[in-house]
Formats: sequence, structure tokens, C-alpha cells
Amino acid sequence: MDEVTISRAITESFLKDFLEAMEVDVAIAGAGPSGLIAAHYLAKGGNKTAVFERQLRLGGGMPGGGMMFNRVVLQEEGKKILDDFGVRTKEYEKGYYIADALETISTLCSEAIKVGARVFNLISVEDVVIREGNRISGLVLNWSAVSWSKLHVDPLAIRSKLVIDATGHDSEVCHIVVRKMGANLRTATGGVVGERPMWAEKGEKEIVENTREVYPGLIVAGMAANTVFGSPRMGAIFGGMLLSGKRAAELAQGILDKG
Ligand code: 48F
Repeated sequence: MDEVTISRAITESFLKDFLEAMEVDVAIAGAGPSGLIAAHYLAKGGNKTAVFERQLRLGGGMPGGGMMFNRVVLQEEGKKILDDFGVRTKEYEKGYYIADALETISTLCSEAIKVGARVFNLISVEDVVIREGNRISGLVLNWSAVSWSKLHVDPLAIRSKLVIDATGHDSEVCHIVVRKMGANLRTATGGVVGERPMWAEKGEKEIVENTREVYPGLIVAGMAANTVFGSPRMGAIFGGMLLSGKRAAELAQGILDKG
């Protein structure tokens, strides 16, 4: 085995995928459960899909379960999605299912990649690209290590027909849009309304409804959707994240189909 051949194989293979990701149908910020589920359904539907994740590992808040107890709870509708992915669940009490957080997130990662979503870790979304009508038309990316080390290095950009903000509690893409283009989101205030304290039932109920195109070309999914629309957090119940990711993919598909 030759070191340089190994190095060339890695570099060529990575760059081929990165170049492919420069013009996509959907670019997703964040590889937590909602982003990965959205990526899975979109790629499975034949759409060119790329996911950019800031951290070294994928999964966002899921591997941590509840307070580092690596289990997640799901309601009936969320459990049905895990059934489709072949993830094992166990009924705890009527209407409450429990799954291993690591089995769940590793399966979601693996299935998204297997159906063709390109997933890039260690890359942060630091801005959006805009075009006519201020439509969001892509993402501005940089290595996470650049901001962590506070280096002054210019980013690169990719083009996409749609962006999904699946960055979790911080709803980073929506914050960037508001900061740079004013409070023009389709929310009650036009800005990011802000997450409310924990109320599992309400948070789970509202998350799918909050999964919307919040700005031309920008869909918000997962916990980011509740932050943007001012709904409560819900803690370690994850069904809503899965349902929201699926809804984001359906919405995106509808918009792409209309052209
Ligand atoms: O936080 P995260 O898991 O979001 P989610 O899919 O799920 C939320 C739950 O984990 C949990 C919860 C359930 O009750 O509330 O919090 O909505 O995943 C978000 C991912 O986005 C990444 C971040 O590292 C995490 O893995 N991320 C955040 N900002 C950026 C980013 C950014 N600017 N660029 C790239 N990735």
C-alpha cells in the first residue's frame, strides 16, 4: 500500500463529491435528525441533495438522548417512521415508544447517504447566497476549523434551488437572513420569534405546522422551526423532529415540482 495513492484516493474522491454538491436541488444546513430525514426523503425522490454539518460527528442532539441517557422517546407517528427505517422500538407505556439513540441516528445517517444524499461534516454554513427578489439561492461555506481558530479566510459558495435550515435550537440560517436582510420572515414578527420553555405536547404538536417556507427559497425544519415561530421546546421526544424532516422534504418536493 502506497501512502501517496491513499492520499490521492481520498482527495480525488472527496473533491468529486464536493464539486457535485456545488449545484444541487436542495442544500441542508445541519445533520441532526430533522436534516438527515429531510435529506433521505429528498435524495430518495431523485433530488440532488447536500447536507453541511459543522461538527465532526453527525446527529446533532440525538446521540445525547435525554441528559446523556442515550435513549429517545417517540409517539405513535414518530415510531412509524422508525419502522420504515428498520429501527427497533419498544412500547414503554401506551403511546410512548423508546428507541436506542445511537441505533436511531446511525441508521438515519447511513440511510441518507446510501440513497444518495451527500453529507459533509466539519463544514459550517456562514451565510446565504441571494438572487433576484432576494430569493435564497445557495449557501456560503467554510471549514468549521476556520471559525474555531478565528482565522480570516474567505468562504466558498454553492448554488441550490432550495435551502433547508435544520440547525436546531439556534436556527442559524434564519438568523443570518434576518440580520442581513431585515425582518422579512413569514412569522408573526417578521423575525425569529424565539423558542419558548419546555412543553412537550405543544412543542411536538406545533413543529410540523411550523415546518414551512419561511422566506423565498428557505424552508425551516426541526427545532429551528419551533424557534423561528415561537413554539416550545419538547425535550428528548424525537418524533416531531422526524415528522418535521419528512414534512420539509414534502414541501421542498412540491416547490421543486412547480419549478
Ligand atoms: O440540534 P439538532 O439535532 O437539530 P434538529 O434536527 O433536532 C433537535 C434535537 O436534536 C433536540 C431537540 C429534540 O427535542 O430539541 O435538540 O432540529 O441538529 C442541528 C445540527 O446543525 C448543526 C449542529 O452542529 C447540529 O449537528 N449546525 C448548527 N449550525 C450550523 C450547523 C451551521 N451554521 N452550519 C452547519 N451546521
